[in-house]
Amino acid sequence: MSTAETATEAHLIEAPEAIHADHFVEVSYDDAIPNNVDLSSDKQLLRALETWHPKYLEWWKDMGPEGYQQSDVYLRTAVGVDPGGWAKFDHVKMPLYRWGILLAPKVEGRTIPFGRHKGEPAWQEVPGEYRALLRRLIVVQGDTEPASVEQQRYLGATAPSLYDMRNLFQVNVEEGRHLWAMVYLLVKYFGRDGREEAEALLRRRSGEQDNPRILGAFNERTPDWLSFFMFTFFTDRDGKMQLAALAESGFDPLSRSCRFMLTEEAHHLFVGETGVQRTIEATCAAMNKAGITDPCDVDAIRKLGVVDLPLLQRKANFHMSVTRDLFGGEISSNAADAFSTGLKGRFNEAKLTGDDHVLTDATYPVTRVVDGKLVVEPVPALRAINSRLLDDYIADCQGGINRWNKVIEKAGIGFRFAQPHKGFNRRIGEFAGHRISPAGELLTEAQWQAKCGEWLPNDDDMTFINSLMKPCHERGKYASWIAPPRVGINNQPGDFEYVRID
Ligand code: BYC
Ligand code: FE
Ligand code: FE
Repeated sequence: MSTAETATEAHLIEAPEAIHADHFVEVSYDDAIPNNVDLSSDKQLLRALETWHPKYLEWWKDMGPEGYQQSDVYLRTAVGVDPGGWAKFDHVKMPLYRWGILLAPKVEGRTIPFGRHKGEPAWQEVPGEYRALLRRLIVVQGDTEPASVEQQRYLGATAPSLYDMRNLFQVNVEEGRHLWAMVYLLVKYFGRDGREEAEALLRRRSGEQDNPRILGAFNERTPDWLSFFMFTFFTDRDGKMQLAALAESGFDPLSRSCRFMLTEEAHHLFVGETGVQRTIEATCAAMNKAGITDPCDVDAIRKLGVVDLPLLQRKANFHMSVTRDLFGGEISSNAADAFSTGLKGRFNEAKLTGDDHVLTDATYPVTRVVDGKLVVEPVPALRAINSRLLDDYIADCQGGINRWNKVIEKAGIGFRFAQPHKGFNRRIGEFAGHRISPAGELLTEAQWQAKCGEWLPNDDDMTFINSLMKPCHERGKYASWIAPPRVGINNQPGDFEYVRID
């Protein structure tokens, strides 16, 4: 990866500290399935994956990006899992992308960092008594990956530039690889039911009534590029948090898979953060040029072919609230089990100081609705694991939001993005069934209905966004509503042909 891209991504995600390879692990590209797990020596596993591979390609053909399958796309491919040189860039046709199985290097002597088995050697095989719970976690993680590809499949046609189109396809092929990462674990460690789950991962479909993806947000639509950028900023960040929690797992193969996936996740977050930021830049520049100072002068702003900031806030509100639901109930016995058994830790578990990592007597403050009021109550920490991860997630979102606000401030415009209250527009957990405003007031249904069009994207917003979604597929050109990036991918010049469309 170029230093420029590394530098821009570096502030977006702290390199997961576990990627300190003490030795360089070459990825074998001689095999049909690139890998650094010595696949060729495990004939049974190889056969199982070779059976799954054509079905995966079928799925990619049916549900992957619509069109552009024969176009050469400037993609990066992992060639090693060490921090220095793991990526190479080349023009490739997407169906020929080398999806592979890449694990972060094994840490010798690693022990289980939390839960009732804390301090015992990390498991190299599935702990029998926790098999079902572990499989469920891997299946849920795996299910989100192809779901996101399905959600984004029509976006190529309206890409605001070749640069953005390339980023979309890069994210898509990497989410495909994340599916491979989970399928490897299922097929290698879970025998026949693992193979069945691996097939089911290719059969569920985002948004399909009879056979939907498992988690709510992955059945929503990603109908336009603003949704895509918000999704990669907010929802891929759930990916970062969940992968980080699974990277702490006592089941070492899961930990190593997730540690490598996190390095790819950094690019997804980069695409989201800079996508929204460039949208804001275009808006501010157009407002200043036209002498518009009021960010709520929506009609005048929209006439300039840019997105008004209040609309971006509503879009963000939507994506934040559905993504917060992905953390599950704030109070959860499933999460308590996953933690006590040593299968899924907290964010940065091994680095946390201040408690015993077993948490039998600890409590954690959780916001709840009690007798028509929002109150903060201490809850046994084990049952509040999801709540804590959600709080860490909300804190993690704030960094990017602050950087967006800096852009607006620099442009001298009086508007700032804010995160709505945790309970706003929630369907899962403590706030489900309640109506809560972004400011955190409990509302009646009538009050909510009167106001929700100011807080979530309304029909006018969607019609306007749609009117902007015109393709801009000329080299070096960008749609009116988005500014060009500061640096090209892998330092390529401004007019680089990221996607060769015939
Ligand atoms: N929608 O005890 P509860 C990513 C279910 S994103 C529908 O409250 P638990 C990516 C739950 O399954 C990261 N159902 O919560 C991003 C359970 O059902 P069962 C994905 C939901 O179990 C962008 C019941 O409600 N990875 O990688 O602790 C692009 C009670 O659940 C929802 C993971 O999530 C929902 N929102 O928490 C590409 C990590 N929430 O079992 C990729 C693995 C809950 O009773 N998953 N339910 O039938 C987990 O750790 C947990 O399953 C969850 C749920 C945190 C998701
Ligand atoms: Fe992913
Ligand atoms: Fe991702």
